[in-house]
Amino acid sequence: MGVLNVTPDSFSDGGRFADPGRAVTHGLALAAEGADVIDVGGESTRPGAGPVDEAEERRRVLPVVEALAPHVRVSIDTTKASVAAAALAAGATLVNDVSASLYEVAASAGAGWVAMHRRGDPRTMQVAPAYDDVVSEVRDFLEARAGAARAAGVAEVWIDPGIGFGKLAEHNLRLLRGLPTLVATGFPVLVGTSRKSFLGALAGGAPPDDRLAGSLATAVFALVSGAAMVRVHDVAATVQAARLVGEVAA
Ligand code: HH2
Repeated sequence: MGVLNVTPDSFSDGGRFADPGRAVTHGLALAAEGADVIDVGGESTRPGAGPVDEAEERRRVLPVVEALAPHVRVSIDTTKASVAAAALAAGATLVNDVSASLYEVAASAGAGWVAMHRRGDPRTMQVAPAYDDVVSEVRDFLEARAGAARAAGVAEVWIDPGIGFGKLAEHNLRLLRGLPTLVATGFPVLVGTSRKSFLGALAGGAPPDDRLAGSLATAVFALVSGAAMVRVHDVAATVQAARLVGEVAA
């Protein structure tokens, strides 16, 4: 899954693809590099980000979804039901839902749905997150949401531990180590570590553009641990690394 943020303020690529033409060109390039899904988002979820007005979010994402959908599978990264519904009508076939609440929208459109775990919202999520057992708490939450989505008629349900969403570096590492516990639920697992801040912290304070090594290492680690998809900014490098390790492990 290639990340395409049509936003002015995303943490690593904010502003680079705010123009729809540039966004579409970049989405097609990611598809050519080997992304099976392009994840189009119009609202940043980085820690501290403020909410985006519904009409503005639709204005950002819809032309991009419409232009990409004939060429590659498109997911819509949103927490708003109206934006998800409009994007599905424009050709997206997967709702990437960091709020884990929009399965009814996916059900009524016959689309797939990703349930991601998070604590709080972007303004509050990094304020002292605490868990007794982060892996089982995340697993229980996702299993319940995924079960509800199946019962509501969603055929394709993914789960995602939400790396960095209300988690300290220690929680992110535990979740990566605990991926087999999520895989054991039977739902396909999606993991997004790409360029996230815990990778910078573990690499002596590297800025987002200097986190490729950690992004590749954790993406491949997730795939080897049983994840079915990884959400990444650097598609070509990830595909190359994953193919190589796939050959080694075959
Ligand atoms: N991470 C981000 C956004 N959406 N969706 C899923 N399913 N899993 C993730 O880990 C995930 C996600 C945050 O990254 P990014 O899109 O690069 O930044 P921003 O939220 O600032 O736009």
